[in-house]
Amino acid sequence: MAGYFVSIEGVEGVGKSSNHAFVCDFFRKQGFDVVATREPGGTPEAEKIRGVLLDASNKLEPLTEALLMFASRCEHVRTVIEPALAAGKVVVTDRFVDASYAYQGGARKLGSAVIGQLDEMVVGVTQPDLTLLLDLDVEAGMARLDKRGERDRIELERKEFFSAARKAYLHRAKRYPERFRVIDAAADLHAVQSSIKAVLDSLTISC
Ligand code: Z5A
Repeated sequence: MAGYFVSIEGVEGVGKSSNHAFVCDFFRKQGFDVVATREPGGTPEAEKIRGVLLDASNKLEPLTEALLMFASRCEHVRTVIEPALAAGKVVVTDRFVDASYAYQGGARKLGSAVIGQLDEMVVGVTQPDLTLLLDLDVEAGMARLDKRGERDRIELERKEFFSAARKAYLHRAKRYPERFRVIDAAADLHAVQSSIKAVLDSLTISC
């Protein structure tokens, strides 16, 4: 496709949201037309599915959770991401399909084969060109969230759950080194953004 696709990943409290804004600003300053988006969500219908997924009063089977993640992703990919890439835009998403491998495949133990089938059906070739994986010790991330207050359904999980998600993320980063860049998210925000900028400065994008 004509555009450029960036995803930002990591477990809780790594600073995805803070750095998502930084990455979008970087591309805008370079003159690119940027679509800033997120998962689960990114379209009005997908945001409704997000509501079901994060509502702490809901109890969901792991496979139901995975199917809802991919249902929301299907809306997002078909109606937002693919048209934007076809129009030559830069798409920057706060989480994408690697989150399903980490959380549903790893932490919920559905395994990567199940997620791989859904990935092929829903995402197919629309994979990110670049994935910034913000990596941080799980306890440090949870401590940052404690300061923020109320937790959603998934944030209520325990340390072992997030450790499994982190492990699955790092496994994917090793498996796909051509698109993953692992950023040390333990430093202060300014230092983390310097590391991200170094990665972005090294890109050659023509769209
Ligand atoms: N999920 C899934 O299971 N499967 C999937 O396929 C997808 C998602 C797509 C919602 O995602 C949940 O969906 C998420 C995974 C699951 N579950 N959980 N738990 P989300 O991305 O919307 O929610 P989140 O992961 O909780 O993200 P967040 O709330 O945006 O947190 P964050 O990414 O860490 O962002 P932050 O708000 O920028 O940072 C957190 C705090 O740390 C904040 O107070 C910052 O000021 C502070 N911060 C940030 N950086 C620093 C540094 N460097 N130093 C110190 N403090 C910092």
